[in-house]
Amino acid sequence: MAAEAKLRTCSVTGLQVHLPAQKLIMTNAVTAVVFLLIGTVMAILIALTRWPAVHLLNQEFFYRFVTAHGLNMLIFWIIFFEIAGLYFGATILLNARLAKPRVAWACFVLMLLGAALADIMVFTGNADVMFTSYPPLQAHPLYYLGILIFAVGALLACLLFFATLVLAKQEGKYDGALPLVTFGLACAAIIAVWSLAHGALTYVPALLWSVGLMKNIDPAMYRLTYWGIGHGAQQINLVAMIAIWYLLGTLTVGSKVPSQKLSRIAFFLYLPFINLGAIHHLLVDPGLHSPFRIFNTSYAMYLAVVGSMIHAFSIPAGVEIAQRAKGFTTGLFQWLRKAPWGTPGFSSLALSFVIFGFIGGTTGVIQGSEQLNMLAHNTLRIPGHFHTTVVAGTTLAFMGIAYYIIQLVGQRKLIWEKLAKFQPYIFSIGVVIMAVGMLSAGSMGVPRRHWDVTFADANLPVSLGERIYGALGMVGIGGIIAFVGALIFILLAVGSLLKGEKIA
Ligand SMILES: [Cu+2]
Repeated sequence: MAAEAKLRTCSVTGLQVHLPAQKLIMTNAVTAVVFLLIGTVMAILIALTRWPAVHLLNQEFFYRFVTAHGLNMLIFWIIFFEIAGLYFGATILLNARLAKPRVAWACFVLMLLGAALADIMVFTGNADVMFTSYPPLQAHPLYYLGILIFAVGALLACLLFFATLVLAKQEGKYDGALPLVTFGLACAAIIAVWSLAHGALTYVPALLWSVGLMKNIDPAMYRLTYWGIGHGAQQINLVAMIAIWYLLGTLTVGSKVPSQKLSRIAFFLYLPFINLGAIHHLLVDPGLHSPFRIFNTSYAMYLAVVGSMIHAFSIPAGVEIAQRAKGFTTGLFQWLRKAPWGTPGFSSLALSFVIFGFIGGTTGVIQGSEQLNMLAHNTLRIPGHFHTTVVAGTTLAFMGIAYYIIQLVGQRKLIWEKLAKFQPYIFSIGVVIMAVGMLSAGSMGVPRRHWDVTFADANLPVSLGERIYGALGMVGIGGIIAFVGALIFILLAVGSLLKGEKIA
């Protein structure tokens, strides 16, 4: 059969690799890294502007680059990488082939075209609307069109992922339940479909409004549907990251999850509950009544948190069980001390897990509750929260798995292995300094997305006190360290694929 000719056997894992799938995984992952580079350059420019001692960019470029930073990091880098992850989970992990490689290429082209179009609009100054593009701020129609084209491509790719799972089932690649990692990725893909549907509800009217076919957009309605995608997209990231954590546990130490069933229930809890938390973005808006807000941001969200708490115990427990089975049984923590801290896959897992758990997740639950949201809303506390979730959490976990993808799928050895050992530490130390700076500056009242915290041209003088400068200095210095860490990763990834020794 022609399909079988397109397989190779991985010399490390013994898994069958479907060659068209391999190409698609690599193409999507490399494209993701290119967008990560764009977002990273924006990041350092923004960080150096928010550091008042440097205050690098002028107003115009600051807001333009904040828009570009959000778009390239949160959407393009992460979603291209997630699509690579979905194909990986549906083919290599199942020993299966990709259902329709041609459709996957079409998805890739759509996503790339859409992303390029949106980026061109942003960088040419036609879409200075911030990542959220709240009306009445209006961008050029091609900006909304670009995002819509990207979203259609991503949606089709998710559907192709499901089709591939069905095909694998028919071909007897798995019986009963999906392997845990693929199950987690499937949950992420379900949330993705939900989120992308909200993207259509948001950006189709915005497009019609920008070309003049719709007179007017209700900002409250826009914010409601927008956060269906804006928040939903972050929940895709969360769920995909946790699936990758389980995978990294297996790849690095041969992790044995204590109860697959419990971990599956934990993934399942995200499906009905986590998106309800999206209402936290509307807590200061008029129009929604209190019981609705409190139900969504407390009771419903806490059910998703139960899921997170189960993962929080299951993942380290899986590592501990595997390590103890290897004989690291002295005392309470020998298993942890003897973990492979020099393997970037493991350190990425551990750092991403701890930073996400102790800073990202907790600040999210705090800031997302109705009363405390009133204090944190639109201050720098919010970026302090999400840089410890999507950057130190998701991005770091993706970097960790990328080191394996380069070797297992790209069939190249890492160049600069020594540097790779340090990369996750450099990156996460930088992000933590930056995020703690943001959280403290925000607690002192520093607004988010603001060009000038001295309010130099305000009619009434405003002072947030001297202490904010220390905190904002942390944002700048942490930003530089994180920038270096991200750059090392990008150079390592691209350099290894181009110049790394080939693995037979
Ligand atoms: Cu949110």
